[in-house]
Amino acid sequence: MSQTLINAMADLDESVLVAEVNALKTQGVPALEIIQKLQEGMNIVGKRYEEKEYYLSELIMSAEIFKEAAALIGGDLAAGDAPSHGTFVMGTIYGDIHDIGKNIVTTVMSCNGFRVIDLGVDVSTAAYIEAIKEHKPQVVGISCLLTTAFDGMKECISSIEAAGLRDGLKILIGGGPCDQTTADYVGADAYCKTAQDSVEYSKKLMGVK
Ligand code: B12
Repeated sequence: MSQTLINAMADLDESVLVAEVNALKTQGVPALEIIQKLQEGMNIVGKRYEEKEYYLSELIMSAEIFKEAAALIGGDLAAGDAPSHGTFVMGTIYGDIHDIGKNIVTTVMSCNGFRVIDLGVDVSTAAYIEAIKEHKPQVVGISCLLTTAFDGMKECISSIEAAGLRDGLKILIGGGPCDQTTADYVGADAYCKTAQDSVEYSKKLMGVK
């Protein structure tokens, strides 16, 4: 599928990107596949930032362009079941304000029949604990894009456990720099690479086909 889309995202070429998203929509390419390509483009943006080819202004611009593209396909993501499978509490861990990935996960989970409680970004451990007590979720998701926030996730998960709230609760983590090693380090039940992975994991957990 569209290398043009990946390049347009990586090069922050808004007009090509909008035209390409519209073309792919017209061809009937599924929304999640389009998001996947945009994410690949974002990874290149991240690499260019690391290599000092891009600066903070380009990171900010990438977020704006990504959101514009996501808005174009938003309606397609939103076609789904009525909520019935269970409750999913989700946030971005404290110290971290990245929310694009989190928002995709909450949209996709909600479209796949989960009641979603979105705690936002820079979420404290106390806010997670309060939400778990109030909403009694089966699954909690923590998004984290910064390696410097890994210890925050670890602290948050061990505090949830210390509060006696871990029984019967699964905790998923995700976000660019996370992997299975991160999940093991912070004490999560699983690492999910994409929003769709979180749906599959949660449906399996709830015994939903
Ligand atoms: C856009 C962006 C920003 C924007 C964010 C805007 C916003 N509203 O979110 C802005 C400009 C604000 C920003 C700021 C910063 N950023 Co930034 N940013 C990025 C960038 C380029 C893209 C992130 C993104 O949106 N990707 C697209 C989404 C769709 O992907 P995703 O988040 O990974 O989510 C998908 C999956 O991972 C998964 N997922 C995500 N979370 C979860 C959670 C669960 C539970 C599950 C199941 C799945 C899941 O589902 C999503 C859909 O499939 C990344 C580079 C990268 N490769 O990620 C750097 C990056 C994350 N940023 C980085 C840095 C350093 C910063 C700053 C510190 C820069 C600075 N000097 O100020 C600040 C930090 C601010 C803070 N305290 O949080 C570094 C982090 C390096 C590191 N190792 O920690 C990165 C990796 C760039 C780099 N390579 O250097 N950034």
